[in-house]
Amino acid sequence: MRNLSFTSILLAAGLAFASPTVAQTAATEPVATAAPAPAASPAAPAAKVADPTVDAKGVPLTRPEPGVGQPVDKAISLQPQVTPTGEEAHWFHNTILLPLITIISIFVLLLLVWVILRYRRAANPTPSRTSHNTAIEIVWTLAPVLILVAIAIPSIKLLAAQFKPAPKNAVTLKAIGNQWFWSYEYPDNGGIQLTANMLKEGDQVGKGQRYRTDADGPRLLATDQRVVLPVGVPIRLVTTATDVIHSWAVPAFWIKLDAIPGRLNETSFIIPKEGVYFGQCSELCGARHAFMPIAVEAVSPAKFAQWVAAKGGTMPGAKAEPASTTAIGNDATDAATANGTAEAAPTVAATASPAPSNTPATANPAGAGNTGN
Ligand SMILES: [Cu+2]
Repeated sequence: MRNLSFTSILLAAGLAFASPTVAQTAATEPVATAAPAPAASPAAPAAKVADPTVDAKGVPLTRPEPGVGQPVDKAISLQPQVTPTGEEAHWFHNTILLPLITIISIFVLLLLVWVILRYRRAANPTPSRTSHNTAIEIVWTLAPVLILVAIAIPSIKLLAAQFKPAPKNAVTLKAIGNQWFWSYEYPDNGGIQLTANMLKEGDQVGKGQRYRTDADGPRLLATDQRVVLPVGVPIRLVTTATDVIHSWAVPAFWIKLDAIPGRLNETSFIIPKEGVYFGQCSELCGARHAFMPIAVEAVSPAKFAQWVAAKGGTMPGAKAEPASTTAIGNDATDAATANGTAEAAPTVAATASPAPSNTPATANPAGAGNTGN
């Protein structure tokens, strides 16, 4: 945050020489750039591509599907899984673990009941003096060992799948936990940055401010900005945090990855189906821990490319545009966010820099680390 404001002061100072009117806007809107943009850039801003995921008012065009990627009222068990790893885990849980736990629990319970009734003092006045039985000792040692080995095989396979490194062509999403909102970077896509705040309910906002509707998603889960990701393409998720430990978790993806200050955690996944998927911070991180939701919109790769262009980013391999002017704003939607304070301000300010910038928006010393570039 301190870095951000320092950069914006620098930027504002630079711009003040070039054009006083521009500097005024820049000073009021915090701008997160890797380096101060050239103040006197003569290039005209590129024609703005429309964001394909929202309408002109910033309301999402794709509505969440009930029961998909979100909890169902009064339901128990896991959410329907979307990713291949999630499906494997779901199968492992429902087909192996749950039946096994049930059988063992019932078996032990029946044994206990039998011992209590059959060998109570009234029914069995002179107890047996047997202290060893080799056959039964072998059975009660070997049987659990065999059960554990049988569980270990699919379990280790699943563990390996969860931490399989992403392939080279993966799209990198960097999720940064903040007290109490998530911010995101797309280091492979020209360093797009966005901030996602929880949307408040209609009766909690002032007049004219944006509030949650069903198009956004369920209460406490909808965010003002969705994380947009392509379907069918491996996603490399990298997490870190600016203040305390958070955890980026989307149940339908079978993803829960701690976001730790000064560290980068990494995992990968593939979303096969378009849709909107919700999650929450899953590490107790402070007073508003429950109010930093995650909303992911999975779109076709073509739509993703259009979204990237709309955010001022670039696709890897595509020819980068010449550095245009300063920041591309985040539409009018930012003001009406849940945090509502200046703290929530590091909004999208993707400078159309030619090289993918991987500079973290955090003060994280390890931030420039292994994001696969
Ligand atoms: Cu958190």
